[in-house]
Amino acid sequence: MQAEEKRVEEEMMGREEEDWEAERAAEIDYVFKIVVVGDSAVGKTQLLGRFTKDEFCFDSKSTIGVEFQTRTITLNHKRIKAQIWDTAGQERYRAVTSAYYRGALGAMLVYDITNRQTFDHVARWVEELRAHADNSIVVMLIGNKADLAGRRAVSTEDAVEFAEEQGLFFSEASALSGENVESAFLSILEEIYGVVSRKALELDEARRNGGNDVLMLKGNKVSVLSEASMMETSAMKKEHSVPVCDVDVWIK
Ligand SMILES: Nc1nc2c(ncn2[C@@H]2O[C@H](COP(=O)(O)OP(=O)(O)O)[C@@H](O)[C@H]2O)c(=O)[nH]1
Ligand SMILES: [Mg+2]
Repeated sequence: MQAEEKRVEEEMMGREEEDWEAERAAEIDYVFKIVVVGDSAVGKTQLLGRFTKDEFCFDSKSTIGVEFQTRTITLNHKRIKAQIWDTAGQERYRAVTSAYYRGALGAMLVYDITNRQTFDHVARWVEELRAHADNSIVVMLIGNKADLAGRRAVSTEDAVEFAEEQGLFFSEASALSGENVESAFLSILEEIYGVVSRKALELDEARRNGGNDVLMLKGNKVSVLSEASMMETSAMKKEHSVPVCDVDVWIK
C-alpha cells in the first residue's frame, strides 16, 4: 500500500509539473488547485465534466485513478486556470491519499440531495479536509441532483445550517441540468482569488519588513519560514525561472 501511495504521489507531482510548464507557455496568471470530494455516486465526476466541458482540456487521464481537468477563466483581468482534481473512485475505499489534498486552495464537498447518508457523511469529509488540506482552504458544500427535487431527502435548511456552523459556502446544483454549476465554481474561484490576494499582500509586506528569511528557495522546493500565517500560503512570487513543483499559484 505504501509503495502504491508513493507511486500515486510521484505521478501527481509529475502531472503538476507538466501542467505548470503548459501554463507558463499559455501566459496564465494563476493556477488554482481545487479538489472534489464526497461519497461515491453523488455526482462529483459529472459536476466536474459540466464545468470544464465548455473549454475542455483533458490534461491527463490516469490508469491508477488520479486525474484532473482544467478550465481557464478571466477574473479581475487575470487569467486563472482552475485545475480540478477528481478522486476517480478512491473514495469508495476511503483511500483518498494526502497527496490528493496537497496544495489545494479549494474543495467542492458534494452530497446527493436524494440520499441522506451522503449528507450525513459530509462531516467526515470536513474532518478529512481539516486533517489533510491547508487551513485556509475554501470549502463549498454542494447539494447535487437538485433536478430530482421530488426525491429530496435532505432539506435545504439542514444543509444551510450545517454550512453556517462549519464556515462553508453552500449551493444546491444539478450536474444534469447544469443549474448552479457554473456559479458555484465561479464563486469558489473568486473566494480563492480573495484569499490568495490577501496572502500575497502579507507575503510582500513580510518581505519588505523581514527581508530574505521569509522566503527561502531550497533545491526545487519553496519553503516558507517565519510566522505561522506564512506557512499556510500557497501563493508565491514568481521567481525568474526557478523550477518549483509544489507551488500552485504564481503571481506576476
Ligand atoms: N439526476 C441526476 N443524476 C446525476 C447528477 N449528477 C450525477 N448523476 C448521476 O449519478 C451517478 C453518479 O455520478 P458520478 O458523477 O459518477 O458520481 P461520483 O462517484 O461522485 O463521481 C451517475 O449515474 C450520474 O449519471 C445530477 O445532477 N442529477
Ligand atoms: Mg467519480
